[in-house]
Amino acid sequence: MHWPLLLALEAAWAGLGQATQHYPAMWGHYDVCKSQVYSDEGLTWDYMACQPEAADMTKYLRVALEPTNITCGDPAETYCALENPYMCNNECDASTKELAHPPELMFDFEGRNPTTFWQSTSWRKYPKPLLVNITLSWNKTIELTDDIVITFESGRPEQMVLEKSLDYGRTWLPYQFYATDCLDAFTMEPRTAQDLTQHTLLDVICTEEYSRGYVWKYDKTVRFEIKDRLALFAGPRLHNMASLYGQLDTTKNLRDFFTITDLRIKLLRPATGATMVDENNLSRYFYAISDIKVQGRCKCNLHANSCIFDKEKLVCECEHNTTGPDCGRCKRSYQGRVWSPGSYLPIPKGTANICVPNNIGPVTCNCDPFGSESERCNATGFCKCKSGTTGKHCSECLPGYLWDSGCKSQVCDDELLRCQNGGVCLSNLRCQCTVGFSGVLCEKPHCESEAAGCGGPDSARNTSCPSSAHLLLLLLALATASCWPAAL
Ligand SMILES: [Ca+2]
Repeated sequence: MHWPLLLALEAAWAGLGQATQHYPAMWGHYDVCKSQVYSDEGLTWDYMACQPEAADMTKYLRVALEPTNITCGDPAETYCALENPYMCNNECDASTKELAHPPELMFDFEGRNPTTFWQSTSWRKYPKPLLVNITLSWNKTIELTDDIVITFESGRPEQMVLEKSLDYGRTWLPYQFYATDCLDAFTMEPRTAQDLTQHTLLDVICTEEYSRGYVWKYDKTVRFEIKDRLALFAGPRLHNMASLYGQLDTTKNLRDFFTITDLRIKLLRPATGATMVDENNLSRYFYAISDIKVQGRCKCNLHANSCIFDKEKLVCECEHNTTGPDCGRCKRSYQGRVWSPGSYLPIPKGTANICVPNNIGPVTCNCDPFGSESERCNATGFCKCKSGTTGKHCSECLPGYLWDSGCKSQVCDDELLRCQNGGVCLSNLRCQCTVGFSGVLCEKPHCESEAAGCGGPDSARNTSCPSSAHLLLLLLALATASCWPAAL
C-alpha cells in the first residue's frame, strides 16, 4: 500500500524539473500525511512523511542591497553600452517610473517587453572596486529544489560569489565562486558542476562557465546547479529517487547543503569586456539583473504537506503532533519520545516519526492492564503495580508469584507446598483435588453429614473442614464420623 507514496515522491522530485523539458513533466508532491487503513486492530491511521509542494520562492523573500544607495538614478545617470562606448542611450532616473530600476524588478513577472531590471550605479569610482551585496531573506528555512538562475541585463560579472546562510543571516557560507579567472580572483582551480562526483558533491567550487567570454546578447545567465547535484544520486533524469532518498535520510550534510534561510549575491567586479578598463568611459561598467529564479519548498522536516504565507512569513502547517515554524519539535503534550524528522523513504524502510503522547513513550510503552492499578502511569512517570507485580510496566512477577492475567501468589509445588489428599498441582497455581477434598491444598475433606454442626456444601455457615495443619487430628475425627466447624 506504500508504493503509491514512492511514486508520489518521485513525481515530487521529477516535478521540480518543470522548467526544463528533458525532465519528466509530472507534477505532484507527497501530500498525504496520514491515511486510514484496516489492520488487525481495526480501522487505524497510517502515518506517512509529507512535505509541501515546491514553489517559486521569490514571491516570499525580502531583498536588501548594500550599499543602500547603490541603485542607479539618484542622481540621474546615462549609461553607455559596454560593446560600444558611443552608444549612450541607457538612462536611469529614480524619480521617473519609466526610467527607474529598483530592486523589485529582479522578481517581477518576466516575459514582458522590454525587459525590466534592477541596475546599479556605474563604476565611476574606479579603481575602487564596485561592490554590491544583494541579500534575499525568507525568514524561514527552505529547501532548494531547482537551479538558482540569475539573469543579467548587463554583461555577467567578472567576479562574484553566491553565499548562503542557515541562521537567518548571522553567518554565511560560500555556495559557489564565479570568475573569468578563478586562480587569479580566488586562488581556486576552475571546475564545473559536471566535474562533481557523489564524493565531492558538497565541494564549493569556482567556475568560469558563467563569466568567461563576453557575449552581450545570448549568454546572460549565471547558475547554481542544484539538479546536477541531485542527479549524482538520482541519475541523470532523476529516475533513481530511492537512492537519493536513502542518502537524504542518512546524510545530514546533504540535507543541509540544499537548505537555506538566506542567499547573498556578492558582485565583486562588473563585466569589462576587455583586459583594460576604459577610464574615460566608466559609465560602460555597471551591474544590471533582470530576473532571479529560486525554486524551493518550505522545510517542514517531512511533517507538513502545506506551508502558508501568514503575516508576511512562511509557516509550515504541521502534522504528526509537531509544532514550530519548521515542525521542528513535538507539541507540549506529545513528548513521549524524542522528536525526529520524518524519513524520505516510505514504510517499512522509513517512518513518519510522529510525536506520541507523553504517557506512551518508551520510558513508561503502556502500563500492563493486569499488573498495574491503571494503564496510565502516575504523575512521576511510573506505573503503579499491583501486589506481587514489578517491572517498568508492571508485567513481571516478584518471587513466589506467577503470571496468570496478573501476578498470582504461587500456591503449590512438588517440594514444600505439596497438594494433599491425592491432589495434583496445576502450573503451581492451584491444586486439583480428588473427590471429597477441597481447600487450597486439598486439605479439607467435604463433610459427609450435618452432624456436629457441620453444614452441607451449600451451607453459608460452614462449608469446610479443618486445615492441613491438623491432618492427624482430622484423621482421628474422621474415625468418629464427625466434622469440626471451620472455626476450629
Ligand atoms: Ca524583471
